[in-house]
Amino acid sequence: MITLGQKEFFSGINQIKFEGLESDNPMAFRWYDENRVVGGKTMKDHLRFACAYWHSFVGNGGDPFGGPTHVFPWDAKADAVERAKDKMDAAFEFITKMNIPYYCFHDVDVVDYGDDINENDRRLQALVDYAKQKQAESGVKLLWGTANLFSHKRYMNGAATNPDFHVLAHGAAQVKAALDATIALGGENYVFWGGREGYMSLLNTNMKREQEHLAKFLHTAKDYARKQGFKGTFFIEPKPCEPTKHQYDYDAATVSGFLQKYDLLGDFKLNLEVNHATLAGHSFQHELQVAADSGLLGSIDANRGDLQNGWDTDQFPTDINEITESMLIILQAGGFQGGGINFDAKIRRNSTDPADLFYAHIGGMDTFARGLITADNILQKSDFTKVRTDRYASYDSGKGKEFEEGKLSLEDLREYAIQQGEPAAISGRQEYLENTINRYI
Ligand code: XLS
Ligand code: NI
Ligand code: NI
Repeated sequence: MITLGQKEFFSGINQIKFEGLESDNPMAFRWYDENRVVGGKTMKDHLRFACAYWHSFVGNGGDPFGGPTHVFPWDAKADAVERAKDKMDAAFEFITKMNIPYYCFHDVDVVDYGDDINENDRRLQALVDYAKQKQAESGVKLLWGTANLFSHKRYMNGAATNPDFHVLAHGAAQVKAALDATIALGGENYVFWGGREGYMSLLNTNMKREQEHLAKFLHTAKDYARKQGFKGTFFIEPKPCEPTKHQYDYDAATVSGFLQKYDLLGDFKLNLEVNHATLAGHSFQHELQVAADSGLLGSIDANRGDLQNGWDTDQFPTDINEITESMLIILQAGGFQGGGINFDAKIRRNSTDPADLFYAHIGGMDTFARGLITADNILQKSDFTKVRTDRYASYDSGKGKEFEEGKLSLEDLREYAIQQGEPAAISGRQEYLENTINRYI
């Protein structure tokens, strides 16, 4: 079903459908078949795709070396609220034509903000009313909302970690309105990405105090949302740097320790982004595994970086090996805890056809669908999990089991070593497992 506003923004492009592997149509899915059941669940329910408002309908292709290259027809009107409604018409037209079940936004993506808190709240409220209608007409749902606490100049030293309390309070006002909007729209989760919550120089920074403020801020926001009846999950999105030199939410392990230290584990989980993992010097798979092992695998921001440079290029995911290995971890963890797959990815500065946004999302969705099918096949049909389980068999019985149960002293371990003599070499079989993945792709 295509729902249109007054005007069609992506004219000439119709509903994107599943056509399968025999299709040569670039405007069709070859792998993503939303109703196909994989491992007992539909693809739609496994993947829970979301479109990111900021990259798709706000990001204009500008970079530090040049201005906008994407000129949007929905950006024409002078009045902020009217302009935002056009943008929302375009967004829902795109999301519906793509058959993407969810979307995600920052407050300032939905409608432009000025410097007056009351006026900003009024604008956001007008668009929340409009979004309610659009969601009801289309069936598209809100995966998560968030507040942009990094673009305005007042946040140049951070928001929740700003040395000036006055700025922190402005951040809180914005978070309150973004939470209200998320709740009013039935948003299933709420995200905190600490864009400038970190430092540029340690020389002027009290790191301990800033982190305590961040924890207090998160508690305060969480308590407010719970009081308003919000039942969803809060996600922290780790990133090591950019725009600050060092961000406090460095990676999954750092945030997991932070949540534990400040008693936030019950309400907060992680939203992991591929390109943030690589910036932290990890693979995405590493970040997923750390989160899964701590019960914190909430949601993901799908994209990819560029191996030759060191910033968040936010390209659409196309790497089938990386995504298959990721889906293996996600499936073994039992899926996302409340979240889904948000395309926090942008088309390139020189991708200037309206069709490019469709190709980008089709490619991303097909890559994940193919990764899901492949990972499920590997788990069902190959000895992939057995190979790993068998490596640890020596802990399943006898002295190894006693060690796991905490029954052996250091002297006992020494005694065992002497009795058993030199251990035999046991292969880790890495190449065998790499070949297994490629065989099923
Ligand atoms: C930026 C982040 C941002 C968050 C939402 O690098 O990925 O887009 O996902 O604030
Ligand atoms: Ni992100
Ligand atoms: Ni990012």
